[in-house]
Amino acid sequence: MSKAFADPRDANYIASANQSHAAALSSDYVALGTQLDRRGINIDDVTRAVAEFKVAIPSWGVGTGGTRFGRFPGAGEPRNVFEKLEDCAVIHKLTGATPTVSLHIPWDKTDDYVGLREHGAALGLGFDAMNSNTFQDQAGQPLSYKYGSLTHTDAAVRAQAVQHNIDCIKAGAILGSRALTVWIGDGANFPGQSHLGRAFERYLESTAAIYKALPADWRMFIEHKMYEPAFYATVIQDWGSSLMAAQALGPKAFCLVDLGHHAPNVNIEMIVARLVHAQRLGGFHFNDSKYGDDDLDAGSIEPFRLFLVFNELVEAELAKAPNFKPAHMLDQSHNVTDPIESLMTSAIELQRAYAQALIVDRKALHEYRIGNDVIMSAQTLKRGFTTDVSPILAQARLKKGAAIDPVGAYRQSGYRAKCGEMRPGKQSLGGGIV
Ligand code: RM4
Ligand code: MN
Ligand code: MN
Repeated sequence: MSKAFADPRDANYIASANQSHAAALSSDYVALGTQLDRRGINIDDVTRAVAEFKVAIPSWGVGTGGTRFGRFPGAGEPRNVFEKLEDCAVIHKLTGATPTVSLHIPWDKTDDYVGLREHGAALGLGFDAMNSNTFQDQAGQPLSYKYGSLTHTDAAVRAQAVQHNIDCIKAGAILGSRALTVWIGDGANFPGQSHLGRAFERYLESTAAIYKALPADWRMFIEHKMYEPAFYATVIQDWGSSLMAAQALGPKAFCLVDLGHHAPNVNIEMIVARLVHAQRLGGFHFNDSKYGDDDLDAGSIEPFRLFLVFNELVEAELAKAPNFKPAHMLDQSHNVTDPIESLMTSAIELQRAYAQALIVDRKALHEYRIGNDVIMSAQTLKRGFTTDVSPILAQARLKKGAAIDPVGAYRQSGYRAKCGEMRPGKQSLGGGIV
């Protein structure tokens, strides 16, 4: 017999799940409000700003990920993009923070983009940046990307990769997307394998052809990654390369910062500040990592680093930095958790970092900096980080009709078990990223 199931996307279900938490939240919120009031901060202003914060769900994140050593499939994984949207809707209804989905083509390819857009709309979802995949070969593809795509030595392979990106733009235009994210795995495994300078020149030439196909109101995000799959040299390996490319391409090209794509210990918030200055910060792929991965849940390893990134974003927001409209996207791979739980938690961790950055006493910080009071500058900044803003986040969700306790409400609904019954059969046991 199947277990009890309640649709976690149903407003009445969420309201009833909230009942047992409402009294505690209300008293925690009042207590935090009193504390912030003493610091001259109106808690409701912060709650309103947090409620406005949005982050896109990567369609590839709702399936169970894997490493090259193996993959352990989860129950009821979505089998196609339509089912992926169903799961994304659960995340959005319970957190109120994820109204859009970022697709990856051809993983999410369909011959019915109009139907997909309608399916999204019916679930309350829109479409964020399109992602092109030229780092894998697909069945029936004429030419191989084994030795590269947009930077391949063979012009015909480059043309095929350019065309794929243009196809992604066309699909995105039907869906209502307004951006294309280009990440390529091109590079070399051996010194000598590739001419480092010419590979970059080929990149610029190929991306210029893609850039030309962008509709007027679209942006192109260039995503760098230090290594993997190329282990010796990657063509777009750092923000210097992505910035040079963006500047060469034109005003619609921006740099995308994936938090997991840097050398260990790199000061990412510094990169963010520089890209804001250059007016080329396009957006983020949020995740976390300890060593060399780009897969762990945002804020799970280094929440202080995440806070420092948001601190730069808040600075830029307050300074009304020109051309500052960063896209927020998650990009994670969930190997050992339920992807829905990880994605909900990650979206909330971003809001947490944002709220912590918002409550920093900026005026005091400025004065301490100017006066070179190092200890007080550091303490003023850190005070935002050490404040438990959870009641603000929960209150923002409650106000939007989302769940006070998203993971609890999700577990209680029995959604995953229900998916296990309704979606038999996607049991690929190989390795790979998704
Ligand atoms: C890459 C990069 C891209 C993502 C793929 C799946 O490492 O982060 O953004 O599309 O992984
Ligand atoms: Mn990424
Ligand atoms: Mn990545």
